[in-house]
Amino acid sequence: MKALLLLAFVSSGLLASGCGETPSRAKTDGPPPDAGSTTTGDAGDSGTPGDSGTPDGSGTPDGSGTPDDSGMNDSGATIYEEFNPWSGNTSPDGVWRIAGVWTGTGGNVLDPALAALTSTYPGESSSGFLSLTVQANQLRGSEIQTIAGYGYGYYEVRMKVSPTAGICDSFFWIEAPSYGSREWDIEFLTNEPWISSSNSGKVHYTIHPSGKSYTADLPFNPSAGFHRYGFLWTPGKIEFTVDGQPSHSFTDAALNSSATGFIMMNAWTGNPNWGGGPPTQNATTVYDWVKFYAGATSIPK
Ligand SMILES: [Ca+2]
Repeated sequence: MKALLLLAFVSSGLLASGCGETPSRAKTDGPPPDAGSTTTGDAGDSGTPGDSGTPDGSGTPDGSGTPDDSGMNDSGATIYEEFNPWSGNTSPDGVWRIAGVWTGTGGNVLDPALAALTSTYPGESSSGFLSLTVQANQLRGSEIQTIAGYGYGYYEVRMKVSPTAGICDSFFWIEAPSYGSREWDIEFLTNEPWISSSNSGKVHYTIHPSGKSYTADLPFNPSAGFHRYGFLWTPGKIEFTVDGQPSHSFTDAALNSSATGFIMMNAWTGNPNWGGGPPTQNATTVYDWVKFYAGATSIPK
């Protein structure tokens, strides 16, 4: 009996520790040292280029940098980033910045050389893809973020998780301008058993600072193809979605806020309780697009 109790205790302790790694990851995401050139400290609210049309969609900054989206129905999205290739680390419309080189999560060096923009992706008919890679056998990953912060509304990404074991890859929101304390996370841990499954997977949702978390089962392997993941943030509530359908919701006092936050994506490695690794070969996560609908109160169709 004692042994059983001890096991139960250890087991729950491990779980708590695993979930507990999430906050430290993003909190250590802190202001990149490369901020000198782009003034990260005030990126959220100081009139950086991306700020201009974002709150109400009037300037729809997505339009300018995405030549191919004119023919698409973006349903009035405030941001619609297709990831058609640009040169340099900052997107031409001033909305996005590929981060680094800087040392972030768990001592990972986040290196723009490991972020790549391509026009096409095998088997996909849409255009523009962002690949974030974790380098084999190293604590070396990649990251992108918006330069401005955004508030209530619907956030969604279309992405294909890395099929290589040993990384954490993500789509998340973190409070501007100081990278916390509020944070809403969608994360995939490729050291989990589903990585070798043909038809199942898991996605982790976490909100901070409360640390509330939930792991949702997926009826597909998220590394086998592109799917949409999102969250609808309204006052006091957040509803996470998979392929446009409600997946899990949280209510929390921290969700009732006028805070704005950066939209971020990264791929990193080396935490045994949160993704494992480093991977034994390069691990790449691919993002097709990101959309944000400012002030949305329902999941856009
Ligand atoms: Ca695209």
